[in-house]
Amino acid sequence: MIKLWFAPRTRAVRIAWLLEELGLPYELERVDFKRTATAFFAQSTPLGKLPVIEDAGKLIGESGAITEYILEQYAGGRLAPAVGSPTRASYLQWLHFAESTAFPPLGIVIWLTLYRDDASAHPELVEDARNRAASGLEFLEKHFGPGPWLLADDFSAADIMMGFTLLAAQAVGVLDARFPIVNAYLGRLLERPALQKAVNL
Ligand SMILES: N[C@@H](CCC(=O)N[C@@H](CS)C(=O)NCC(=O)O)C(=O)O
Repeated sequence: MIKLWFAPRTRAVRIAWLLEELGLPYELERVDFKRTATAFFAQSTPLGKLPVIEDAGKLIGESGAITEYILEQYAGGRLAPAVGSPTRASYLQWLHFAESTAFPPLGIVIWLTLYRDDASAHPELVEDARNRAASGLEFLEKHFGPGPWLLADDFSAADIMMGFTLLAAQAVGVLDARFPIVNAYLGRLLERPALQKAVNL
């Protein structure tokens, strides 16, 4: 059985959400998130970050890599378009955009305002990160497509990767009324029972 090191409001939510969507059994190893300002890789997990999973004797970090691994091993073709199918390129783009482009400026806002707790000493840095985070949301707002999901009618793991990023954007007040399409999309994501389960673990 997959073991998931987990703390609420971390990227581990993505993996719990994915496992819930797939109906896979998993063992939750709860850890207290350490809000350290001075050290990275400081969490009480085998790889020092969240999320981490252990499966078949392997430890895996990185929420995107874990997502792809679980899909390959256990999804049987669910939650991702097949290699070579028309929506595959879009799927890959959104899957990686969520963590690689949209999240980093949000991470800086979170780091300065929640972890370091000295945001008032760095107003220009916070402002710059908030603007860059908003640019990521603008890109999503502009390129969203017909919905209801990123790949139209096909809910996929890209929505799970993106959903957590949007929860973070909402939490720090970047996802505001400038982004009606993205806000409506997050509202639909929040109606999914699997996400509700994951955010209440
Ligand atoms: N790109 C990684 C980021 C992992 C990450 O930074 N996780 C945060 C929690 S959301 C963490 O563990 N930070 C604390 C630390 O570095 O000690 C992923 O997607 O899994």
